[in-house]
Amino acid sequence: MALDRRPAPNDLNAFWMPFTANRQFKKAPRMLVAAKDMHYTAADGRKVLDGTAGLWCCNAGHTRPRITEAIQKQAAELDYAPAFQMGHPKAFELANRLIGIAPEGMEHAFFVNSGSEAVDTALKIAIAYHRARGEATRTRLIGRERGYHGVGFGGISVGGIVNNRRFFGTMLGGVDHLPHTHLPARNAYTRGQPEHGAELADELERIVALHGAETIAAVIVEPVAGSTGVILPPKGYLQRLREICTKHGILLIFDEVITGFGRLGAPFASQYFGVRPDMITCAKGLTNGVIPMGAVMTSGEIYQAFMSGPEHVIELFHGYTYSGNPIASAAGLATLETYREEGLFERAAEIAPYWEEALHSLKGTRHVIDIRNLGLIGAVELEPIPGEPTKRAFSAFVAAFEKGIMIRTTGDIIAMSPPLIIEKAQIDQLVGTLAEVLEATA
Ligand code: PXG
Ligand code: PLP
Repeated sequence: MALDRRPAPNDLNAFWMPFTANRQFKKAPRMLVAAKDMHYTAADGRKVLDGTAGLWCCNAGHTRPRITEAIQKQAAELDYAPAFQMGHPKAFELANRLIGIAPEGMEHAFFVNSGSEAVDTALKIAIAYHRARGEATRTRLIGRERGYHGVGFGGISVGGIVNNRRFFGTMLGGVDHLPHTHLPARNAYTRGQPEHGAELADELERIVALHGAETIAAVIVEPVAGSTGVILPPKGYLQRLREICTKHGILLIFDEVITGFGRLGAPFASQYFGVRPDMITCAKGLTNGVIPMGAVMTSGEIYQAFMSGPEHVIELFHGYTYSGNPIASAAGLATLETYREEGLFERAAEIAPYWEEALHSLKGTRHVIDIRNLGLIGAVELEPIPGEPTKRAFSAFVAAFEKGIMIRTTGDIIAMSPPLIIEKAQIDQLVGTLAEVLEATA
């Protein structure tokens, strides 16, 4: 029997695209064929300014030579090494480098291949940690409405984006959710962190009272919620969550898949807000988005809780074929070195006030009902077309791409998160083009 039964068709049918309106895309594809620094090149040769760092991940900009070369060299030297019961030096080096920029208290890194895997790993570690300490009843996980924690069953269970959950059955049991902190009536057009809503953290006390602290393993939140349309923590909110978790022996996990690696002008949001979680999940910017990789960082106390029993026995029955993959590790090392060498986290902090000013200049533009920003994150919320939610923002996204800027939309919210190398003139271009697009959008 012939192996290739059919000639390879030059069409778009076979690839089932992720989080994409497949039929619509395949009728009018938006193809990217190259990238450099702040720009993509579209298939028709047009340069497109990257207003989103890919999907919030290319924090150092595109095709950075140090990272490209590190990957090339590593592929030629040690392509793959078994991840279980074996090691290779670069994974250890990367763990040390990562811990070196992590908030105080983070002492160990467990490598995975994505944010989704980081989240599921952290949730499993939380439950197993309590069990290892003799508190096996602590199995409940608390997430938050409108939270995004990837697409694994753990992540969608603690997540709170309705369409990511409703089609997939019952998910994990024993999960509860905090209310989200999006309060447009009180906080619209706030620059930076909103004043109102810290008291929403007290809902955790209600959840604890309902279930009993001894049943709760962990609370997981994004310090700044990204995917759901950029929802900021009200002033004092994260501190309050920390206090309540500490009081009840509940682990606090910060999902920093988006906020990690300089997005707020500090290595991690934890440092930016001055709040110390017990675990941090990260991915995306760890390798500048170039090679899939994520990590869970834990406190020394969590790691130590597992390091008992006979020394020849595996302490945590969890891991992935590609955990700490050599090429991903090399990409991670080169990425962290690029951030350090170019001072990109500091750069993000320096340019953030200009970013804020530029974004808020969109107030009064057609359809705009709210603008939010922090660090190099921005969101412009649009009034939905009555009866047709998401349509207006999606039209703006398509028009923006045609006019040479890449933005993201979720619902009727436009989200932006440019590479940390963005120049002021490029911020002007991004915001100026967006204003033109919105004025022309129905
Ligand atoms: N946690 C958070 C906080 C995230 O933002 C994940 C987990 C999952 O990571 P992976 O690597 O499994 O995708 C994410 C990912 C968007 C967008 O446009 C956001 C994400 C991914 C793709 C698009 O908002 N966040
Ligand atoms: N499915 C099968 C049949 C496997 O053998 C493995 C790993 O060996 C997996 C899934 C998990 O793959 P990964 O380790 O890449 O997550």
